[in-house]
Amino acid sequence: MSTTLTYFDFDGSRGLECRLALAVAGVPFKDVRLSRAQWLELKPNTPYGALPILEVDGQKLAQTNAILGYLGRQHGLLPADPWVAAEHEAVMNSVEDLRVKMPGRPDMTDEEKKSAREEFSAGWLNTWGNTLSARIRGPFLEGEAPSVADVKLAVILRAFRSGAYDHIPASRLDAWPKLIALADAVNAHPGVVRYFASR
Ligand SMILES: N[C@@H](CCC(=O)N[C@@H](CS)C(=O)NCC(=O)O)C(=O)O
Repeated sequence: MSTTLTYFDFDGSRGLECRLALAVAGVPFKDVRLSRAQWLELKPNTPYGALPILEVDGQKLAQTNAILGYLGRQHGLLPADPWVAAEHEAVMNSVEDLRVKMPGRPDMTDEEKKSAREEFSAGWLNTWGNTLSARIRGPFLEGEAPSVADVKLAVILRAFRSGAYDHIPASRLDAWPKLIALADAVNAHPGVVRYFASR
């Protein structure tokens, strides 16, 4: 089986989620990293005009959560119970919500962005953290078995912890120790450790 993951040359966001899911699954894959110019050339011929794209034996799949769902079902990284698996997919969709709802339109002044992000952090983000934290059995969502939703959470936590969202402190998610412990457990997974060591 030949597997390729195409994304930008950047260790974060949706591309990293898919790369780490493949790493946790133990699937060898070609890690294609495009420059901006290469992307603009490829974009018109891609399924939804966006990355990442997973290619398995010549078939292409776009949309991150569909890719993660496929990898989860194919490699035992989603719970066997369909209801519980759907709950994990809800978690993954909530991470996409977080990305989309994060204030920061290009036309905002820095003051407006600061105020909108502070309000978001105290409101929507606070509810999100409480909801997720209550759902985590520990260390992973479902206990000892990691899922693609755990991987996705670890990647968004990595973004927060690196200070990627200005005006939201990098320590913001430390308010939820179960979320931090989940991310630490994903980062300590042998597949993830091997992936970063090989970079
Ligand atoms: N809903 C899509 C969104 C994909 C998306 O927006 N990807 C960004 C990178 S994270 C992208 O391709 N941006 C370049 C572009 O849209 O031209 C998904 O979840 O995969």
